[in-house]
Amino acid sequence: MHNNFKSGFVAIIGRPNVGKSTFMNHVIGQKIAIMSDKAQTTRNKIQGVFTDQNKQIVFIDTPGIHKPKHKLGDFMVKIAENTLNEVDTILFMINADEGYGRGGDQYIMDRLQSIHKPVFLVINKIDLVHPDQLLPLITQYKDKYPFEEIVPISALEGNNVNRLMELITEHLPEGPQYYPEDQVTDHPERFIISELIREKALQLTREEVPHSVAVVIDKIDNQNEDEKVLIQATIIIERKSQKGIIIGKQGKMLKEIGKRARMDIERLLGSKVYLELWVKVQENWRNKPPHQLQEFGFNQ
Ligand code: GDP
Ligand code: MG
Ligand code: K
Repeated sequence: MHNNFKSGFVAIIGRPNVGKSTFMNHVIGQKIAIMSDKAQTTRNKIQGVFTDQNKQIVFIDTPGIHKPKHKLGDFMVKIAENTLNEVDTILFMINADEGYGRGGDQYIMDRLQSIHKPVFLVINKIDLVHPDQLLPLITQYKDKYPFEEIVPISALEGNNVNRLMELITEHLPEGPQYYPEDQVTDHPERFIISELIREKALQLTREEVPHSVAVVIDKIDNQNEDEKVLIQATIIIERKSQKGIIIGKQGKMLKEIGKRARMDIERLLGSKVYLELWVKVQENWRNKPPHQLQEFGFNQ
């Protein structure tokens, strides 16, 4: 853990073919997580984790934000909106080569009105346009939504991508390195599993436990004779007062978090799972090295 280490979650939104994957490939390169088909069933894909000396950026994809074609789609949009309100920064990517508000862009911007997080407008594919075309485009988008930053890039050629990464970093809070540097390539499912547990904790406790709750996967063991996968995970909270809420009366809350997370994880992995959840408290844990974490373990 470094002093002033920054970390957080960044959602990339935008309609198909604007260059989201190209951008991820440029930033993460070989490290990009190739998710299994099963992973696609989870509502948010972690697209990749960028880690260096000073920061860790977890990029997530929120597919549900696109214009719905059916009733279930409305529901997906609602879930996507909830997710977007939980990340640290949102990148809304558009194609410089196309006019203002093309396709589903208008729809996405309407949805952004209810999002209370900084949104960057990322104008991709600037290699395809004359610089003179950019200003009128920027003006039109600026009128429509109070973007925190407007950043023209070429994901394909890498132009201005470093600048975008700098701006993202400026908006990140100080925080821990959530995931080991190499974990994306080795165990992509780890990220999803921790996110699933965290999601259940936040959903079930509603507003009582703040967003600062983190989940660390301590162990994934699939070498058991009975073919069940053993997963041990720790929920880290910042205040002792949150301990009672997250554990619940006679452990009921933690049990319910574990049960719901386990069902999702089983769907993700396609096998039966033993899930053991522990809870650790550390006030201001974001600013302290992990070994100082005060443990009072709870095993359900
Ligand atoms: P996604 O659907 O948003 O993930 O878009 P992709 O990353 O798959 O890109 C769609 C197409 O746009 C691909 O053919 C890319 O090569 C192309 N593309 C992406 N970024 C750029 C860029 O900056 N410039 C140019 N010229 N093409 C790009
Ligand atoms: Mg893509
Ligand atoms: K807003």
